[in-house]
Amino acid sequence: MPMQMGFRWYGEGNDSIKLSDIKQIPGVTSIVWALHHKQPGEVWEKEEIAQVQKQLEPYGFNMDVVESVNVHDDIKVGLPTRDQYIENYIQTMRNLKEFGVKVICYNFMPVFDWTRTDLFHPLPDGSTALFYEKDLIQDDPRAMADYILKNLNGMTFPGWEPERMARLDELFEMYRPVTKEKLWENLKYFLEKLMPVCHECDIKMAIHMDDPPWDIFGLPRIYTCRENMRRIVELVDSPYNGLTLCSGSLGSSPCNDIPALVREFGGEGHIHFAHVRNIKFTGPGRFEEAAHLSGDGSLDLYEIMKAYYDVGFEGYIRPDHGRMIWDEKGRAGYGLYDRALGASYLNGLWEAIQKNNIQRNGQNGAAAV
Ligand code: CS2
Ligand code: MN
Repeated sequence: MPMQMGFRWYGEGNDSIKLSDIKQIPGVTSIVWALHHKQPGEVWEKEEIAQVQKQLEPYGFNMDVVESVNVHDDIKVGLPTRDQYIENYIQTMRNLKEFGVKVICYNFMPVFDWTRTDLFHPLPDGSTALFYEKDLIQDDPRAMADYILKNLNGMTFPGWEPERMARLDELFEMYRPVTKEKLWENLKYFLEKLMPVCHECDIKMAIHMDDPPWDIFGLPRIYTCRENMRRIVELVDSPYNGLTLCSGSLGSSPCNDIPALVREFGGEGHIHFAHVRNIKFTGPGRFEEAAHLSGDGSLDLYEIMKAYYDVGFEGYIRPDHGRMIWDEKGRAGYGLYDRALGASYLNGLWEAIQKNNIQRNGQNGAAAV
């Protein structure tokens, strides 16, 4: 299977972007979707999944990648109730299998998903982008949650469910005994239960890294660098236990060399899903999200795409967060225009890399890895 370009869509009635608009972005074949009205831990019913299938069908998009089936906090904390939630997760996987789903992206971040201190940070070109400044969020998770919820304009954002945010104190209390080692154990327990089902359903699990890749509010974070990536893939030895490599999340820590990580883990077949975007460091613990173009940020997108090409990557790629440009109003990071530019740029890089290889190595374009 060749690389497939995906585009994240938040669903009918929950996204201002229409599937007919996404259809007009050249080269996008896959809608990265989820049932965003579901709380973590709930079973996704077949009828609900069938509705999404029906919406995608007229456009010829596949629904191979789900991002995310969120993991209930009791699983991350390791409470006795986790077994029931794991059962529910497994039922969801069996239901997803009937619709041909191939990859589930998920994360194992305590309490929050991604975290930013400004969702609409003005850039010199007049656009806005997601922004992070470590010093602004040192000790007040409530202020951060309130800020994010206020700026979602009534839209859902996974990991920031208002129901969960209303229980923030309780959640922090729950996570108090959860050390990093405990979180590792709980991830292993979860994956061990899932692997036989992954095998049966032919569904790959692809954990998304922590964003930003360091501890926040004293909560442990375990997917932040190369060493952790190695530990994750070794936690349970199965081709179904893999990674989502998000260049922007991992790349916000300058010690992570993304092309090298793609070559190492992609070369071993551990990367099932790639999020490719750029970020610009503006100081230690500070970054803003840039346009995808290499020249606009701190990451070299050509080298990243080349690494994917060279390892013979056959999974799914999507552009990640975009800036808000051309007066678009919408979900922060997930507008139409800049992500469409991102997809086209990534496809352009891919074509150039591929043709260059074909010229050098003959018809199959196989690279000398
Ligand atoms: C996403 C993550 O918007 C983003 O940063 O890449 O929120 C991702 O969907 C989750 O962490 C996966 O569970
Ligand atoms: Mn990502």
